[in-house]
Amino acid sequence: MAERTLVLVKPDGVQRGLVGEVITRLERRGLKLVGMKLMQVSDELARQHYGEHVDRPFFGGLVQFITSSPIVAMAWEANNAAEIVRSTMGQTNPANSPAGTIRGDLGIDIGRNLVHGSDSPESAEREVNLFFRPEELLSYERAMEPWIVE
Ligand code: IDP
Ligand code: MG
Repeated sequence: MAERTLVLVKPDGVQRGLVGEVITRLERRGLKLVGMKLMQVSDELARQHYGEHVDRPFFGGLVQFITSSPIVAMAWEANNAAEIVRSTMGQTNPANSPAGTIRGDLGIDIGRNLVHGSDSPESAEREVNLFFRPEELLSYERAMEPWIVE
């Protein structure tokens, strides 16, 4: 099976009506959507998800923000899915993100950067399993697959 990675449309993206925009960009890139839900992130889930940042000064604000309003969690599949999603998203700070990326086109502030994407295949596996139960992840064929991947 191809690699799967976690994408979150964060509260700012949902509130700004950019869920469709994010999905469209990932669909058009060629990734396959294999899981999706609108959800309210609990404090516990937020702390687990962002555990690597627990000692950073922005951690409290980050947990507060991600739990402040609904998010859309998605799992996307492709060869090198995590890397491909990260390049589609841009840099952590939208101000440094090139035009043509999600963050570069849609944001200006590091604390309101619209989307999350797992930073490696290992993070991706951990994070997909944190947000989705196995039965929420679907396997299916796309008729256009040979037109996307040789
Ligand atoms: P990433 O989302 O590009 O992987 P990380 O370094 O993993 O970036 O940081 C997680 C999230 O924490 C970022 O997406 C951003 O929302 C927030 N963040 C990171 N650095 C800062 C900062 O210096 N100030 C405020 N928020 C930050
Ligand atoms: Mg990260």
